[in-house]
Amino acid sequence: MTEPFASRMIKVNQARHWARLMEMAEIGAIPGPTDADRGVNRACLTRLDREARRLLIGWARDIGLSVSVDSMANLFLRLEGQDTEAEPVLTGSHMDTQPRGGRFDGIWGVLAGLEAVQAIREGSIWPRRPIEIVAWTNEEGGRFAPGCMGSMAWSGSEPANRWDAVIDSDGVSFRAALEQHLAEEADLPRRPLGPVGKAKPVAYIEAHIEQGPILEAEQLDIGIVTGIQGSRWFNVEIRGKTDHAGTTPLGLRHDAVQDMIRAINALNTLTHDPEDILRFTVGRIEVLPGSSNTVADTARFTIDLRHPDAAILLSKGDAIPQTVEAALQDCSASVSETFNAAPRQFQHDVLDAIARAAQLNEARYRHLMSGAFHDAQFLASVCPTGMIFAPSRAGISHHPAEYSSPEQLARGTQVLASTLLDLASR
Ligand code: HGY
Ligand code: MN
Ligand code: MN
Ligand code: MN
Repeated sequence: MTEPFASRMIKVNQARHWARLMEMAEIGAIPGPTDADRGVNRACLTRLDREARRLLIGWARDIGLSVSVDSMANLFLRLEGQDTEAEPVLTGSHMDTQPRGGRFDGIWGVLAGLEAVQAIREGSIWPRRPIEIVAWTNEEGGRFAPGCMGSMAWSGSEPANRWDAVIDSDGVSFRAALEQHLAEEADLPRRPLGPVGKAKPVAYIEAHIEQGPILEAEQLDIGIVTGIQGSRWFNVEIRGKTDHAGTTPLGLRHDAVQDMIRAINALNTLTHDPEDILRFTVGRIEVLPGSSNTVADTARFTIDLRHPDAAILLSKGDAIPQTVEAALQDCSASVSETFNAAPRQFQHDVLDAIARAAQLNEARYRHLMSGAFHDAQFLASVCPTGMIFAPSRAGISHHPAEYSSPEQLARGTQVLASTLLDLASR
């Protein structure tokens, strides 16, 4: 384990770190009424995504990191270790955002890794193990559902071609977007997909904003994440019959919208939880043909279901298809599951390393569960995994008003740097 002395020599550069975050936030910026609510729209595998990655690659190469990309476009930045054959410590997160996302969700974890590695090198410390920073492809699932495609394929949770036929709102398939993206990044060295050979990490640490109100409410600096609740996503399509809105009597209609309302009401009943732990969200609705004077023949909606207990998530999720079916009056429906991330508990030795780093840096911390899913959920099946949370103002995220202060993010990066050095010195 690193001498605490070595860790004391690390000092992240708050101004540099904040300047990089703000420069990155310009790529896909959504202008806000005030600076406090400037959002970002930077979907995966787009020109904006590639522009952001080029900016990151430039910063990484300037500090001597090597760059590589795998067949899922996961991007890796590597600080070589004294022992080049040693298994690396892996850190990182994602660079893609929600369509009206914030400036810190995901990208902070990637830039915190970069700043942590730079601070370690500026402390004239050369860790025994290599440290790698990764930007996972499509964590948000906004353009192509589901999320976490890059980390699921890399960890072997799903086959890499599982989502080839998934299309975005313009009808572009994931596979086509990925191939175009890889062609535009053909100059980058390619690496195998997955934890193979020397690439198998000894640990993965993801720094991420909390996206919830706890740390701010308790005036804490750091959250040590003990685990992540489970998530299941479904697509529901209800099929009826198009009719004229003025001439068709109600009794003869097969109105997909009316049956969608019946289905969602029935699902609200199924998922009602007096303890308010089960999370049921319909986030996207699409109605076709989408004309005000035509009865809809198609209604599609998404379901995002979450719970920390695997058995409850299983039973409630498995009941969704028959609940939809039973609610229909005049239409037919299909229900397909697109995402299933089991609840995860992280291992204590990694949690202890983060706690030691927090103490070393005099950061006030607590342990807590994550309500949001993260790529760490899938890394946990490959190696000891942990997450470090920084506070979110009013718990706001997936919104332009998402905010953490330069001091909060620098402190989170400082704790990440000490944790990485501890793990890379063993
Ligand atoms: O949806 C989530 O939990 C993550 O923020 N993408
Ligand atoms: Mn995120
Ligand atoms: Mn997110
Ligand atoms: Mn995440």
